[in-house]
Amino acid sequence: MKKLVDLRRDTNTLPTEEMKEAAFRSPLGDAVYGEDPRQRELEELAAFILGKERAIFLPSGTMGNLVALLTHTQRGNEIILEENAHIFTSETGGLAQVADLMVKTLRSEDGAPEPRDIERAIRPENIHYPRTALIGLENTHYRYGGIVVPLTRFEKIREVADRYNLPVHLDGARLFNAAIYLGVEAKEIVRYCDSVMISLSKGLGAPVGSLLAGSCDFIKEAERYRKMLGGGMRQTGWLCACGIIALSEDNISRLREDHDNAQFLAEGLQSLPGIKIDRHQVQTNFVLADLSERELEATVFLERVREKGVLATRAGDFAVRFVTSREVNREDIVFALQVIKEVTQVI
Ligand code: TLP
Repeated sequence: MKKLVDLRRDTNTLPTEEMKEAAFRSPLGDAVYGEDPRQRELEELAAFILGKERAIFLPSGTMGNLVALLTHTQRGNEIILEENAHIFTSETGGLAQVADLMVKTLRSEDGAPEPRDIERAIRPENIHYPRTALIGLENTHYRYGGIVVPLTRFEKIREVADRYNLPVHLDGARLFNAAIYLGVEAKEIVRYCDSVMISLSKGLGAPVGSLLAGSCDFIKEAERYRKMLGGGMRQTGWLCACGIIALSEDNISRLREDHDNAQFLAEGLQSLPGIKIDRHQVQTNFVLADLSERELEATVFLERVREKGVLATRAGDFAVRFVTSREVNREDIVFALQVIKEVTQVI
């Protein structure tokens, strides 16, 4: 069979043999009634790791974020988000369609707005204005190439939030990638936020699932919205058994390999003519390649490398995104670099 190296995303990761074994042997119960032992165990483990009072398991990150928005806000409120936040760009407008929210988007260099811009965006109490009800953050930031928002920014944003008595929600779909890059425990990032959503199904390799964590009161309400949106599942033990392994220390620290592979890929790519890599942006498991120097169109480039067995995604007219994960090893990256070299030589 022809070799295929898939660098499109980290959501295509498959469960490990250990996960499959654990899923197969998992005790099961009706999770809507709190009777699935593995779901309870996973939720407790996640709350502990994230340093929050409680956590709940949900089928997807999109639902986790939406439940958080519904729980933190009232109909017609405004949420402050960075303009490329996944919640704003890639969650089907659920914030408007389902949560009835207005959005104030802010520009940034690196995925998190400056605290002073957030402060300026907070609405004063005035009969003409919607009420600002929530600040949303994302770490690592998807659209900026898996870049990590520094803790100092989180700290300052928290100060602003406290001054205006506003909650902060963190889209932490790739929180552990950020924690590894920063060399801190995940809870050190989360402590600046009232709620956090983490994904099990990306670099951590579980087949399905996310968790939303926060205070007991917050989660009590969030549970109702999860049910309302259809996220109350029954015998979830199969999925949660995988999730427990996904959150094991060894599995979390394995993400380092993805980061190392991304560095290796970035180094190889930047040595090729016509490809520019901003090495500062390569912090976790994403590599953004700029092909504009030779006006190499992303779609053409992607088609050519695909023919030779390498998959990546378009990140702009002349920009391509590569994502490393447990599905690709060093040998695969070497192969991908060879293919890209051949392709850029003939285009
Ligand atoms: N992102 C997907 C696509 O939707 C782009 C991907 O391929 O990585 N927050 C962030 C930062 C995400 O990247 C994603 C998924 C989500 C939330 C939503 O998670 P899911 O896919 O579980 O709903």
